[in-house]
Amino acid sequence: MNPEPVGRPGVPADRRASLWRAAVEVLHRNWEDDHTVPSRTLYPHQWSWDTGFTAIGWARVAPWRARLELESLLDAQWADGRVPQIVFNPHTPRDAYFPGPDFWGSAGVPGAPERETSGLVQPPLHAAAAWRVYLADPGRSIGFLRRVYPKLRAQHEYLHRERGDGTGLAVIVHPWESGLDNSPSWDAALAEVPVPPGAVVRRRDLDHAGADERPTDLDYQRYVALARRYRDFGYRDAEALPEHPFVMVDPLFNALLGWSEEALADIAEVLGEPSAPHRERSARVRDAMLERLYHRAGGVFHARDAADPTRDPFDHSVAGLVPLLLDLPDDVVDALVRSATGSRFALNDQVPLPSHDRTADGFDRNRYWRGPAWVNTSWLVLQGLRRHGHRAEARTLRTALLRSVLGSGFREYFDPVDGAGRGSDEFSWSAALTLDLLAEQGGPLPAPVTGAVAPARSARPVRAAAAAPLAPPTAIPAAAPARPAPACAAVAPVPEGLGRRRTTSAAV
Ligand code: 9WN
Repeated sequence: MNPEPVGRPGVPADRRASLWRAAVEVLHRNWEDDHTVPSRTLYPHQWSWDTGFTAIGWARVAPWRARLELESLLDAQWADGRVPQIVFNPHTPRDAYFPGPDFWGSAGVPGAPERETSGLVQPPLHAAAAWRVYLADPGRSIGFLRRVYPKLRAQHEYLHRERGDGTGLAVIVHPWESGLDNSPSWDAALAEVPVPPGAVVRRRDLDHAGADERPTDLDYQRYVALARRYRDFGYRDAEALPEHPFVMVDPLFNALLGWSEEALADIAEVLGEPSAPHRERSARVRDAMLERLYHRAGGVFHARDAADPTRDPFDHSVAGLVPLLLDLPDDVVDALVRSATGSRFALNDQVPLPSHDRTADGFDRNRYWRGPAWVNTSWLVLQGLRRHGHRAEARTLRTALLRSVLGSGFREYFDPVDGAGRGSDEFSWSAALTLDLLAEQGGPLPAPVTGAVAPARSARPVRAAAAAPLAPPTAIPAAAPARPAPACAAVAPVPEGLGRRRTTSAAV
C-alpha cells in the first residue's frame, strides 16, 4: 500500500502540474481538425458520448475547442434528431475501425447527414456537457448556446418520440448504445441474438488491445448481427423495434437523459426560452426511473428488458449508481451510497469504482466493462455524490481517479484491484476528466497506487502498474484565454517536440 499520506501538504504540487501538462498533451495529440478521437489506435473517429467528456476537459484548457468539438458532432445530427454514435472521418482509411462506414451505409439513408455516421446513438451527455462548456467561458459562449440549444432539444425529442418506452424513459437497441458495451447486464438478451452460421467478423480492435481485455468473437458476431438487423430496417425505429431482440431500458442512459434535460432548462434560462418544460421532463424521467428501475432491496438501479421482461438483469452494474446525478429522495441516495461503499463496489481511494459488482459471477477484472474501472463512470458517480452532499465519498473517489492516472497513465480502463492500466493508452476522456478534476483545485494529488488494494473474486495474474516518473514543479496553468472559433490553431502551449501522432505514454 502507499506509504505516502494522501493530502500531505507540500508533496503533490509538482505532480499536479506534470499531470496537467501530460493530460493536455494527450488531448492535443488526439485532436483532429474539429474533434478529439478517443484513441489514435483503437478508435480513430469521433464518438458521441466521448465528445461530451472531452469537451468537458477542453473547456478547462481551450473553451473554443470544446465548443467546436460539440458543434462538429451536432453537425452530423440526423434529420430525425438522433445524434450518431460515431461520425466517420473521411480522411481516415475506411477499414481502420470495424464496423466502419461501409457497414453502416448511412450515405444511402434518407435524413442521414452528409458526413458518414453509424446509425446508433450513445448516452445523451451532450446538453450537460454544453452547459459546462458555457460555464467555463460564458462571455464567448452565448452564440454557441444559441446554435446548440435547438439541436440538443431535437436530440431529446428523438429519444422520447422514437425510443420512448411509454413510461417516460428511452430504450436502447444495441449494447453499443449503452456505452458499457460488454456489461454482464446484456448477457441474457445477447445470448438470444441469432448469429448466421459461419459469420466472420473482421475485428480491428485486436490489432491494438489484448484479446483478454476485449469482448469475445461470439460477442462481436452478436453485436454485428444486431446492428445489421437495425440497419436493414433503414434505422426506422417504428419498424425495427417491435421484433428487435435487444430493447433495454438502461439506468445510465436515462440518468444522463434526465441530467441533460436539467441542463437544457439551465440553457433555456440563459437564452430567455421557457425552462419549465425541461424541468418537468427531467422530473418525469427521474420519477419513472424510481418507479421502474430502482431496486429497493438491492440498493441500486438496474436495467429492464423491454423485449422480454423475464430477462430483466437484476444485477449491480456501475450504471446503477449513475442515477445519483439526479434529484433523488434521501433514502434512495443513502442506499446507493451504501452500495458504492459496500463489498460490491468497494469505494476506496486507490482505484476508481469497478464497472461491475466485484462479488458477481460475471465479474472479470480485465475484460472491458465486465469489471475494470473506467474514469468516465466514476467521474459521473462523483458528480452525483457531490450533488447530494456526500463530500467525503466524493473526495475518496477523486483521489482514486487521480491516483490511477498518476500510476498507470491515461489508460482506457484500469484493473479495479491493483490499478494496472488496460485497453488503449492515451485515452481522451481519461485525460479530459483528469483536467476537469485538477482544474477544480479541489485538493492535493495522491501518490500513485503501488499494489493490490482489495481482494477480488477473479484473482488472475496482472501486469504491474507502471510507476511514472515525476516532472519538475510548476503551477497548473490557468485556463488558456479563449480563442475565437473556428480557427484551428494551437491552444494551450504544447511543449516542444510533441508530434501530433505520438503514441507513447506521457510521463505523469
Ligand atoms: C463501440 C469510444 C467507445 C466508447 C464506448 C466503449 C468503446 C466501441 C468499441 O469505445 O466502444 O462504440 O469499439 O468497443 O465501450 O463506451 O464510447 O471510446
